[in-house]
Amino acid sequence: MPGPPDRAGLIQQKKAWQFWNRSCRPEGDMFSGLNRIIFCVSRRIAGAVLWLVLAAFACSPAYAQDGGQMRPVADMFQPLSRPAEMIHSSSMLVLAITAGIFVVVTTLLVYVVWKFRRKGPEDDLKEPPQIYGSTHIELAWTVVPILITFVLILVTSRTIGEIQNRKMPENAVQIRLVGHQWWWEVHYPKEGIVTANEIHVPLSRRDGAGERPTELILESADVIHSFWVPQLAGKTDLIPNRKNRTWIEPFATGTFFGNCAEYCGTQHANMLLRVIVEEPEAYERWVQKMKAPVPVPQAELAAQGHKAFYANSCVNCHKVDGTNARGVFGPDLTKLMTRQTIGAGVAPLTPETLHAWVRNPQTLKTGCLMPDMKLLDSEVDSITAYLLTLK
Ligand code: HEC
Ligand SMILES: [Cu+2]
Repeated sequence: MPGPPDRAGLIQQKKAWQFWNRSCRPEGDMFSGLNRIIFCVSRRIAGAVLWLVLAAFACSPAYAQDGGQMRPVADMFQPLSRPAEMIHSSSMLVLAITAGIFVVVTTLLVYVVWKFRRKGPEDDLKEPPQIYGSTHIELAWTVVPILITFVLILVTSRTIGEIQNRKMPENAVQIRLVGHQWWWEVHYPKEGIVTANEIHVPLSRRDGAGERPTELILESADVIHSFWVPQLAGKTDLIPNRKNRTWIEPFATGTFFGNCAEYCGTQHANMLLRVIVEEPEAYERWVQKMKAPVPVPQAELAAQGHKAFYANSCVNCHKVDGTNARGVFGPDLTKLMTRQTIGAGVAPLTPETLHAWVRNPQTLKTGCLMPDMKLLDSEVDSITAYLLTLK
């Protein structure tokens, strides 16, 4: 068992983790105002240079334990899923049209400012020619923008329609995702799997028999949340008393980072989501692992923890399949140890962070809806040992 958690060490670890998770968010009052901006910009530049160097030397990218390649950079120019590609191609067209407008307007503006500038004191006594009601000019600047807007509307609504009306094939994976303050409940209704904060989906092929999209039914248990994994699909809200629908169809394996994109309370920023895309065989292995029953622990400490878990009120909020723990207020713990993170991405899931969480979740995720259970040291050790067997 890990020793008593060192609070400073944990916070250090958490900071490093957040640094890696989010692109640019210096902690607290370490930086402010201009310094912060300079810090962010220089970090971005350093990041870009580093990226180029790494790309040049074809270094192998970061790999998670079993989640494949980590894809923490939400690069909007690199969509890796069918709906994201559709959005990308229509936004490139929109970008081209608006860039054209930008160039025309800016050129005219610079030209006019330059051409009609004050050239000397004699200009103060003259007035430029006054033109009233030129039908040609009025028509040009009314009709042309209307036509451009019309094209933009058509392009956008066509893409929205194509994405919303996609009929899911028979073999599509189905996931029900329920937003909670501040974590994601994940159900696979066909397979009978329940988990949290991390969803596994199979890799799809662009065409033919390998095509296998994943349909997501989005619901909320409390307030409005929003599903957003930038490289896989556009944002879709999770609204109480309503079922929204979206889908993803990834063409690359790896761990994709997403988050809640609608402010939903104190720990909104720590309501992170991961989508782990695997080769079809690896995905099937994951499904089988998730369906396999969890044996009752035999080792002494874990067995004690098993008892302590049921003696404390953990069971009112958490579910462990095949036991009396049937709570649904908190995440399902049946296969806890198959996850990469704890507390919706607030920290990596390790024996140390789990121990710290059981001791007092408020240290890692202040304000989260699991209270400090004020357990005895011996209970913290044994319950952690028990939780470590849930895989
Ligand atoms: C009042 C309800 C409640 C009680 C009682 C409770 N929990 Fe929790 N628990 C939660 C909630 C809510 C979360 C999710 C917190 C978050 O991520 O914001 C959670 C998260 C967790 C997690 C992390 C799960 C994950 O995948 O991130 C663990 C482990 C856990 N609880 C263990 C326990 C143990 C052990 C006990 C008993 C000592 C306990 N809980 C008692 C509500 C509760
Ligand atoms: Cu949220």
